[in-house]
Parts: sequence; structure tokens; C-alpha cells
Amino acid sequence: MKKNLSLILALLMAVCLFAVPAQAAEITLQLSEVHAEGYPTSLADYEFARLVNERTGGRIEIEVFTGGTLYGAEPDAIIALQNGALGFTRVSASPVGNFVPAINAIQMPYLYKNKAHMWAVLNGELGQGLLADIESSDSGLVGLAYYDAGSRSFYLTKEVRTVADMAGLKIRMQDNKMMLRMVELLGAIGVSGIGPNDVYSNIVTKVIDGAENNWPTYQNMGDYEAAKYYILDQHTRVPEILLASKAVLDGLSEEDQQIIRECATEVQAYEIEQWELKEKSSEEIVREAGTTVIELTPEARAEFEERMLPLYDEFGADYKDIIDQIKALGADF
Ligand code: BDP
Repeated sequence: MKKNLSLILALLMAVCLFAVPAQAAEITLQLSEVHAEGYPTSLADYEFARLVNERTGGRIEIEVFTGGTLYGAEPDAIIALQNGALGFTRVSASPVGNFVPAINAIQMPYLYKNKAHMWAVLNGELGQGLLADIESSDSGLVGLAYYDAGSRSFYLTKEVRTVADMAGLKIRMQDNKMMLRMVELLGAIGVSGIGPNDVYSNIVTKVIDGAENNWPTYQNMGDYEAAKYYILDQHTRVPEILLASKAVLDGLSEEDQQIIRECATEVQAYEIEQWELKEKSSEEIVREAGTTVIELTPEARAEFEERMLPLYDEFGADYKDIIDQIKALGADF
């Protein structure tokens, strides 16, 4: 009888333990992402949120909003960070260049020999120094980590094999003055202010003749169904950046800030892994769909590179030292 009673008591206690609701988060922050569910950066956002939640014992919850549902235009998400209206956003380094011009130094055209060169720079002293510059500038932004986004190429509704073929084409560019100037140097017309989720409809309605991006975005946004020429000029490698609001971070304890920084850095390896898989599968999908993938002749490619050279003086002069060091590092790759 006694034995039964203690068994019942033990059972009751176990039930009570499991019935206690999970501790509600003390702090809930939001993260804005333009990509759809399942895209490498979206997966990374969720992993970041999961790690932060776990390491703060459930005290901090990060709600991830994908597909641009919170902010469809990356500059708007960045401004929301500055105002403290948003906690985090994962964006391309490109729009960050309009807020922190030094960030243009890591996304100059034809800067890196290859992906390994880029990662040596980003995860080395130069890249980490520039990431820290985001925070020490008066931008109100904190750069937490870089993620991969491959290389960007033009995609158009018209066949382009040389710079001359670019004349007069209307091309959607990211919201970065340097990128707009880039297409101007090619004789085309840069169009900004179009969020990545609206590129497809703007091609279909002929507002633009195309845009530029990596394989995954070209495929995932469905743009490859509207602009059927992918010109493999690979003009830039623009990494992704996970940004935080300085105002929001400052409101957290030192310990929590530290956890957030560590988790963002840790997620980089995971994002790169997911990126590699997606880059391959996207390229396959695009090629199988009958897209005309144009490999430029070495001469044509050299012409693209040459025409973009003035950007180094116009936008890179203040960071010449850093850019020269980045280029010098290329000798090892
Ligand atoms: C993609 C980036 C995304 C940008 C988009 C764009 O992942 O953050 O918003 O390009 O072109 O590659 O706007």
C-alpha cells in the first residue's frame, strides 16, 4: 500500500513537472529577411534564432519574418534597425554600402580571384575590421557576421555577349550608388528601388530588361522564367551580412550581447554549407529549364572588367589601402 502511494506521488509529481508551461521569453526581437523559407539565408536566420534562444535559456526569442513580409526593401529594414524598431536583418552587403561606404571595399568588381580568396579576406583581419567599422561608424548598425552569396552575373531578356550589347538596357540594380554607376559605365541604365521579390513582375511588364544576381536568387525568385539569358560575367562577389540594431543591442545585458555575437558567427559555417548545396541545385534547375547561359569570351570578360575600373577611383579612393591589401592577398589563391 505504502509502495503504491509513493508510486502515485511520484507519478503526480512527474505530471506536474511536465504540465509547467515552458518559460515565456522575457525579450522578443524580430528579424527581417527578404528570401523565402528554405533559402540558405532563411535557414541560417532560424538557426541563429534557435541558438540564441537555447543559450539564453529561453529568455530571448527571435521571430524570423521571411519573404520580405516585414520589409520588402532592404534599405527599409536597415533604417528600422537605426530607429530601433527592428532587432535584426539579414541583408546583402550592397545596400549596407549606402549607409557605411567603407563596406564597398569588399564588393568592388572583379576583386577576388575566387571564393576561397573572398573568405580569407572576410574572415581575416581586413574583413573583420570592416565589419567592426559598421559598429564604430555612427550608422546605428552592428555587423554581426558575413554569409555567402556566391557571385553575381547579369540576366536579361536579350542576348548579350559583349559590353556593346548592353547599350540602353534597363537593369535593376541593388540600392547602392556604386552598383548603379557600374551599369552606367557599361552604357546601360540602372534602375533602383525595386525589391528583389518584385524583379520578376518588373521584367514581365517590361519596366526593366533584367537584373543581376547569383544562381540561387535568379532561380528561387523565378526570375529565370522571365529573363532567359544568364550572362556569366561574374562581376561581383557580394557577401550577405547579418545586421543588428545598435540601439536594441545596447539595451541588452553584456552577457546577452556576447551570446548574440557568438551565435551569429557560429552560424556562418552552416550557411556556407547550405549555400553550396543551393548554388548547385539552382544552377541545375536553371540550365535544365533551357536558359541560355552565356560564357563570355576572355576578351569580352576583360572588357566588362575594364569598363568597371573607374569605380575603384570613384568609390574606392578612401579605402585604397584596404583594397590594395585585398588584391595582394589574391596572390595566394
Ligand atoms: C540576393 C541577396 C539579397 C538581396 C538580393 C537583391 O541575398 O539579400 O536583396 O540579392 O538583389 O542575392 O536585392
